[in-house]
Amino acid sequence: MAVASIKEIKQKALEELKAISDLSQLSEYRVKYLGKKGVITLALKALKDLPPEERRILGAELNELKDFLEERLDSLKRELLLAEEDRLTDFDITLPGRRPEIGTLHPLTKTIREICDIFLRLGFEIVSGPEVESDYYNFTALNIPEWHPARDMQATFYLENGALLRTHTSPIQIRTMLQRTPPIRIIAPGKVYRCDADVRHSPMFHQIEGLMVDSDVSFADLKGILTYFAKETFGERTKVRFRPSYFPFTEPSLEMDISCVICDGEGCRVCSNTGWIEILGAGMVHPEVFRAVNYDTEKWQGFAFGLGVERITMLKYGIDDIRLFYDNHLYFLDSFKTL
Ligand code: FA5
Repeated sequence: MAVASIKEIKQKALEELKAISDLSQLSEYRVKYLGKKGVITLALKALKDLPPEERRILGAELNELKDFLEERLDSLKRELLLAEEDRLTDFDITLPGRRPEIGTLHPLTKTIREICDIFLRLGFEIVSGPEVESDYYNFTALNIPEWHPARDMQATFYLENGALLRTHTSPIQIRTMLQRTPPIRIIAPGKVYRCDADVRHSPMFHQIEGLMVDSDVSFADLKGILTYFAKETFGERTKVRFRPSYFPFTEPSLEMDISCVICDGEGCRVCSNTGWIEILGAGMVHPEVFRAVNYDTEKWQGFAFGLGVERITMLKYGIDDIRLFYDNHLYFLDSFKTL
C-alpha cells in the first residue's frame, strides 16, 4: 500500500462524511469504512506486509484517520438523533384540534329514560328494588304460592342460600306498598333474570313496573294511561287493543297490543301477519296482593303493569336480535348517535 492510496482513502472518506444527512446513511458509512471488512480496517490489516519504517508512518496516519472518523461519527449520530427527536415533537400549534369521539347513551338506557319521562309527566315517581330477592317478595306476596303453576311461567335462577334473582319487577310493588300508604304512583325500571335465551329472550333483561293505588282508580284509568304511553312512545297514529289475560297478582288482567310498527297493521313477519304486537301485561291489583301488604280492599283500588324494555326498543328501532344489546359492538351502538 502506498502513501498515495492512503491519501485517496482519507480524501474520499472525508468527502463522503460531509454528505451524510441521516442515520441510515451514517450506519452504511460506518460499515463501509470501519466495519469488519471496511476500507480502513482492511488497510490496517494490510500494514503487516510493509517494511517496519513504512508500517510505522502509514499505521500512525491510518489510526489517526480511524480515531477521527469514529469520534466524528459518534457526534454526528448524536446530532442526527436530536434532529429526529425535534422533528417528531415539532407540531403546528395553529392547526385546529382533533375533536374527541363522543359516546352515546345505550339504546336500552334511552328507552328507559324516555318511558320514565312519560310517566314522570303523569305524576309518577321512580323507585327501585333489589335484584336478589326473596321467594316471598318475588312470588308468595304476589299471590303465587309455592304450589302455583304460574311459577313455571318464569324459569327462576335460585341462589344457594334460597334467595333468587328476581324474575320480574313486580316485587317492587310489594316493597313500596309495605313502606307507604296510598296514594301511590310509581314506576320501577330494573334488571330481571330468567332462564331463557333465544333471539327474542335473554337470561337478563329489563322491565319497567308501574303501580297506581288510590281510593278511586278504575280500569278506565289503566286503559287511558296505557294508551297515552303507547302513543307517546310509538307515535300518535299507533292503535292499541286490550286482550283479557291472566296474572296471579291482577284481576282482571290484560295484555296490551299495539298496531304493528313495522307494517302499520297490514301484517308482516314481525307481527306473525296479525297486524298486532303485544307489548305489556297489566291489570287491577288483586285483593290477595292488597291483603299481603295489609291494605283495606274496601278502601283502595289500584292497577299495575309491567313491560319489557328490550321488546319495546326492538320495535322502536327495528332490531331483530336481542343479543345485539349486550354485545357492545361499536358499529351497533354508534348507529344510535343521531337518533
Ligand atoms: C310479567 O313479568 C309481569 N310481572 C308483568 C305484569 C306486571 C303484569 C304487573 C301485570 C301487572 P311477563 O312474564 O309477560 O309478565 O313479562 C313481561 C314482559 O317482559 C314481556 O311482555 C316481554 O316483553 C318481556 N320478557 C319476558 N321474558 C323475557 C326475556 N327472557 N327476555 C326479554 N324480554 C322478556
